[in-house]
Parts: sequence; C-alpha cells; structure tokens
Amino acid sequence: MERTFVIIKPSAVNRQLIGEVISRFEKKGLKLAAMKMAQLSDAILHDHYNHLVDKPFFPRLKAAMQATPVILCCWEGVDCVNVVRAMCGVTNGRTADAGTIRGDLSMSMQENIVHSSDSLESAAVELKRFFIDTDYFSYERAVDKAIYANDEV
Ligand code: IDP
Ligand code: MG
Repeated sequence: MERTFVIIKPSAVNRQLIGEVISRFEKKGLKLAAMKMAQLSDAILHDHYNHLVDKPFFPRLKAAMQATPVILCCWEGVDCVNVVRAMCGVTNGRTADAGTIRGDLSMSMQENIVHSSDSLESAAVELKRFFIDTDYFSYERAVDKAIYANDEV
C-alpha cells in the first residue's frame, strides 16, 4: 500500500489543531502506519527544506519549524500521496481552497499547519529521513473492508 509523510507543524501545535488534522486524515479512511513527536534539528530541516535554504525567508521558516515539537506521521492508503496533498491544499493558506486543511485553518504562507510529500519519490526519501523500520505498524482495522471496493486494493 502506498505511504506518504506528513508533519503537523508548530502552527498547528500552537493552535491546538493536532487532533483536527489527524482527524481529517483518519475520517478520510487513511491508515496511520507510524507517528511520533520530535523537536526538529537544524540539520534535518536543512535536508528537508533543501530546495529553500537559499531563500531569504529560510531562517524565519527554520525558526518557525523549531518553535514547538512537531508530530511526524506516515499515512497509508491507495494513491495516498496525491490524496493527502490535495487534502492539504496549496502552500498559501489564503489561496488554498475551502475544504482543504490549509484553506480552512490557515491565513499564512509560512504558518500553514501541515507538510505533506509532493510525490511518491519524495515520500520515500522523507519517510527514510524521519523514520526507521521499527517505527512502522502493519495491522487490520475493523473498518478496513468498508474503505475500498475489492478491486481497488
Ligand atoms: P509546500 O509545503 O506546499 O510543499 P514548499 O514550496 O515546498 O511548499 O515550501 C515548504 C514550506 O516553506 C511551506 O509549506 C511554507 O511553510 C514555507 N514557505 C514556502 N514559501 C514561502 C515563502 O515565500 N515565505 C514564507 N514561507 C514559505
Ligand atoms: Mg514542498
């Protein structure tokens, strides 16, 4: 089953939205495969936001990502990389569609509640960066048979 990587950012932790974000993914039918709380180091943020390290706003972004511990999650489901990305909405909370996490919960480009992997390839790289093999759980839920038709899984 496909897996994607999510960070529930300090903007969500500070605003007591951890449960709201997890609840949206859970209600959608995605399955939690791994989850932990972490204080992100300079080194891991340089890797994770490597495409942004030369931007003028990077020091501010790094400080914002270190403002509180974050929640790291791996969600599992059919096509879940694209499903989760669509549920998060575009980067800027002010332009993200209503109904998305950022569109409903954020007014900011930087303080946008959640990170999610943007492709299958980056999901694999990001999951390796933040989790080790023993962090993952494989289990059956009572609802699993109600989430997909037989030919979808
Ligand atoms: P994404 O999170 O939608 O994939 P990216 O362009 O990969 O967006 O940027 C990563 C994160 O960096 C964003 O979620 C946001 O928190 C922050 N960021 C991106 N562009 C800006 C900016 O112009 N100003 C401030 N923060 C930004
Ligand atoms: Mg990105």
